[in-house]
Amino acid sequence: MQSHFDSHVEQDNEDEFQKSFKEMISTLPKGNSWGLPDHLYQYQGFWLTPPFLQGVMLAQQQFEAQPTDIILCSAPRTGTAWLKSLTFAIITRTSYDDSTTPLLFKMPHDVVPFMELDHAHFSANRHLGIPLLATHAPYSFLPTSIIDSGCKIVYICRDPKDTFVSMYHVFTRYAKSQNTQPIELDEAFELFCEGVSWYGPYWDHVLGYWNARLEHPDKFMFLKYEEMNEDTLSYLKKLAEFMGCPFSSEEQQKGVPKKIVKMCSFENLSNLEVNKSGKHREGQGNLGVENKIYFRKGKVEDWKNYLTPKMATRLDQITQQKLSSSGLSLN
Ligand code: PAP
Repeated sequence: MQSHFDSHVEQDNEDEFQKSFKEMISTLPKGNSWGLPDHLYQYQGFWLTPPFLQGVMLAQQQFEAQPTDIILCSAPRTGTAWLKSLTFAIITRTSYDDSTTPLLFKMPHDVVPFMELDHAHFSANRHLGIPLLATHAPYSFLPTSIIDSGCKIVYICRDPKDTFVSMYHVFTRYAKSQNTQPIELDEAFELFCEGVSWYGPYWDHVLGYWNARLEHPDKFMFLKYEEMNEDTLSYLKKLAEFMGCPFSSEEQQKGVPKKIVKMCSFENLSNLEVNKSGKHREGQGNLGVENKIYFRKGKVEDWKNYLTPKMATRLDQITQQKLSSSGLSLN
């Protein structure tokens, strides 16, 4: 049991951490956070806002991964919520079915903890019965225990054009909800191209995981939003195998995988009451976000409705240049 003395020591350590964090952050390059009040800071090559950077650093100090953990990694707006719902449904399928799953009344971000915020600040929230943890941290920022424990990592990425459009929309919606002036699309586009985006540069984020996967191929699963969208059922089965809980032939005969795909589909999730009217991180200050902000269209190539051909070509050129020697394509 924690003593009064221990909690004082913890508080002192926390205060000390806050102080040195503030000092450290004041020395970092500062960037436009697409019009949001918190600035982005460039730390070891990536742009993050203070609460998220602080969360990563606390997790680096404190998070103890277990070999059985499965870490869901992604840059923002690339399919995290979808991946969370699918992996959660896979892992809990013997406890729940599609009429009882917590996904019916909790949004995907509320069934899988987020390392930067939940572990670092609210570690008690970690539900140890479910070995899933999500993070937007770049690979080079992961706590060493994640690498050393040999736990599994699933990474999802997406065409940078759709990632940008999705990111732009979430920020404008969020800015409106905070009564701040949303940034113009052109300005956000420039920033994204320059790498100044949440957890950006986006390409460096993807490449970090892509290259790391070569070092630990059996521990890594690398997914693309577009491929998942094309054939969700076969990727669901691959995910279950990778996670160590493949679907039995009996489950397949009963249509369990198909039911999970349907349950986790954009159409289904975005129409659930919880995702239309609920709120994520309610009571956690400006981290609170309406669930509906997270669900927009769930489509591939929606960028065609927002980017000019010139913008699309520019992003494609950056992508080709950045990924040129990697063997990876994103568009
Ligand atoms: P986050 O970083 O805010 O958590 P994330 O979940 O990674 O976002 O990605 C959000 C995108 O996934 C949104 O794409 P869009 O803006 O192009 O529409 C969102 O609509 C989409 N999305 C959410 N849930 C699903 C789902 N179940 N199936 C497919 N796409 C989904």
